Amino acid sequence: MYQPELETLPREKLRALQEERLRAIVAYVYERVPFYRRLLDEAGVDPKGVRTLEDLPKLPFTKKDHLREHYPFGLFAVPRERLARIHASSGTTGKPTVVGYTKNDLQVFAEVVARSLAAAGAKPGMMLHNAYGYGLFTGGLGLHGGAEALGMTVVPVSGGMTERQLMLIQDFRPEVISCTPSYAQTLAEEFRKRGVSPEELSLEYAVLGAEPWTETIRKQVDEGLGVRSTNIYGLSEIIGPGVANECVEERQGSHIWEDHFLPEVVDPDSGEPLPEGKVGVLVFTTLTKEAMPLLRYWTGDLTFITHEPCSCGRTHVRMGPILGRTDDMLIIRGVNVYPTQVEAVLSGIPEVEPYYQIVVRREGTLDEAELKVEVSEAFFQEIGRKALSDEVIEADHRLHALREKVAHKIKDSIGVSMKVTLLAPGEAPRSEGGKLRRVLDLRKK
Ligand code: ADP
Ligand code: K
Ligand code: ZN
Repeated sequence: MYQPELETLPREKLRALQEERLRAIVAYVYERVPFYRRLLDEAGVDPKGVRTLEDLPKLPFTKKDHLREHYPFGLFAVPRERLARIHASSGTTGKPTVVGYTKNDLQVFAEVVARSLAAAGAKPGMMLHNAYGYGLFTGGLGLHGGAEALGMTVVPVSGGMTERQLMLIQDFRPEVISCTPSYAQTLAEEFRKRGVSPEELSLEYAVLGAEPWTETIRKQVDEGLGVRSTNIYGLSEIIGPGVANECVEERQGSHIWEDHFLPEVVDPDSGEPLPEGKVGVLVFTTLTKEAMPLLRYWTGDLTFITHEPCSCGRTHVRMGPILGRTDDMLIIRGVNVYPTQVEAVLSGIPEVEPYYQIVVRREGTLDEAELKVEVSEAFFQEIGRKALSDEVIEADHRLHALREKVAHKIKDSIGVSMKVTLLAPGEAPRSEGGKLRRVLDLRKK
């Protein structure tokens, strides 16, 4: 562990620390951020009335739109001169979300990422191949600072230029890699194509995040790169990657570094706090941020949390995998569908691979969903085909049957009919370095 004393703090001490920090941060934002003064005043909340964790629900939520409305620097609690760094998240529409850090915030950022890396199996002296994008995106520099704090040797490769990544991994022999799970899939696949076996690779651990992934991808990456991979979670608004990380021992949920980030799970519709274990929207209050502290920030990410003790000895609460972002949720003919649900169904069908894309169109007044999915290499060879087209599929009963099977399983478990298109190995989109968009929603104009 990077900070064993803090990471194993007994629950009652952790709670006392959180409450002390909560009181301080509420007073701090009320004093310094006009937006929060207004928000609390309008909600009729007396900042002094927020004393314990039970008082948390009294506070209004902060939403992404609030950040957009105060673009670029309107939510900062310190003068611009005190900012040591600025990051921004891509944002699919319009202006990006801008976040800032004081020197102290950057130190906290490095600490929580160092904790995350250590939880993932990394040790001082190991080498990190950091294939997260550098730049305004928090991934690259975030992992970088944490690895340096832990005492690793960092290779700041950034994303993309896959050929060069493969070479550097073989030549430099790093023990740890960080990137998106979809890019780890790409790297594993490219090594396999070149006949480089996982045993030849020096990699032992992979720290993967920035997009939802499932156990199917974990298995593929673990086997393909010869690693034990763990999940890293975070978002720029709260700090960046390193809000939470799985421990490599258990890999059963990610420990949230809750002496800095206070989590809640709330009902997506009513905003009411949900009981432990129930899936809802993850909400965070930053407890130590100076430049841009946020109260009850609505992440839009769906998961659950559990206080069940973990064998690794860390006392910090664990969150489950992210089921999806509320923004990623597709409503197809009234049914809510998350890409991860589709992926889970695909994982139960040996003849297909977890390389897929969901395309949604509107035909007249009806939503039409098409699931494009790759058949496995083994199946492709077995049927002796060179390419797949509609004619080939119609003519070959084995392909025809597979298509029906996929469609049935999707319908059975998700409740939505999808037109299934089978793709030959290698035909579905791959990550070329960053996050992979698995959904193409053509309904939005
Ligand atoms: P952008 O909005 O440009 O993607 P961020 O890096 O702030 O910028 O993205 C944060 C979001 O990425 C999170 O709110 C979440 O939806 C997603 N995310 C980050 N880490 C994970 C993870 N480990 N699993 C699933 N989703 C993740
Ligand atoms: K991210
Ligand atoms: Zn643990």
